[in-house]
Amino acid sequence: MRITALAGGVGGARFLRGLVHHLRAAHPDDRPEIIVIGNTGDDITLFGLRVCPDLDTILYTLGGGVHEGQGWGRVDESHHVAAELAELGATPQWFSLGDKDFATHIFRSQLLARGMPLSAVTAQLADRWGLAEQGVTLLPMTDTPVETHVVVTEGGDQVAIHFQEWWVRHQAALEADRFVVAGLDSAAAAPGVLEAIRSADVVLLPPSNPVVSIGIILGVPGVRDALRGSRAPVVGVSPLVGGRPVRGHADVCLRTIGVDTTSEAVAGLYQDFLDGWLVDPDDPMAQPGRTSRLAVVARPLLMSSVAAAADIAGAALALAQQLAAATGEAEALP
Ligand code: FO1
Repeated sequence: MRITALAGGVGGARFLRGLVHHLRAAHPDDRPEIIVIGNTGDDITLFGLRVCPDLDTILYTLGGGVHEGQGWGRVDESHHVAAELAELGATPQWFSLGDKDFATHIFRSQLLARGMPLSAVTAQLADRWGLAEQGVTLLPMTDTPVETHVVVTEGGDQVAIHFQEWWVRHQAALEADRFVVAGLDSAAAAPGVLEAIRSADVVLLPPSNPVVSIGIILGVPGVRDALRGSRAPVVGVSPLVGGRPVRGHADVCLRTIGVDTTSEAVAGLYQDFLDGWLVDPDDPMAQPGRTSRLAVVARPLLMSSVAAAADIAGAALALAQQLAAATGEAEALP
């Protein structure tokens, strides 16, 4: 049985860790395969090194090396290289890179410089973090370099700054006019990405940022069509609890593209392929009497622990199972 998930950074990684835990408990002997299509729009080149924040967050979280409080970067980290770079006056200094994290970027950059595609580099990093033993394959959405930039107004002029500068240096406080994703229109889906969607028995959308994570993956040519054509149920988890993102600035991102910060509006962004939707019990979509083409399930969505994330992942799979049974695709669902 194959589960394919589109995932961004922290929220996506925590959901995926929950999914692995749920499947380990629910199907100890015949664990399904999980293929993760990771967002690379956040990628940035710093000090000559290619940094892939969302891929690394998934690798570190599933591999047990993530700094749990931050949700990104490494646990038990030191920052000697960054401190010396600061002494040298090297910029930027607003993006915190630890010494062990630097090794990831040095290794990735070394292999990319030899001409190895990002998908092959990511497979080597996945080996280092033991993803295969968890039944997980991590694919970048594309091997083509893609970067999300944010058009902001500074001193009356519109300038485009890198997404990370907007997100980290400015904490999304600079009024954004729009997002521009350099390279996306001509990006080719990475090897295995479209096949992972077409052959999936279940497609899951973790509670990642619908605009700058899931939305970017959906912008890779062919991905949206593959989802529309998928025979598998597509079940998503709302990134909003109490009408707000649990972390990060998804509300600012939604406002930037003119979409309300509601679970209903986020589901609307996926409406051409979404079949099921998990929302928090207090969500307006959970209120009785609501009619929706979507199969909506209300349950607590705070991933306050790995067990809580596993329960949410289990509920998403259960909904997929229900939907598959309704359409007669139920033979292999867990
Ligand atoms: N997020 C921050 O808020 N501050 C940082 O200094 C920072 C550094 C960083 C380094 C490596 C990495 O993989 C992620 C990092 N992040 C940082 C998180 C990152 O900006 C976000 O996780 C994603 O790009 C948004 O999904």
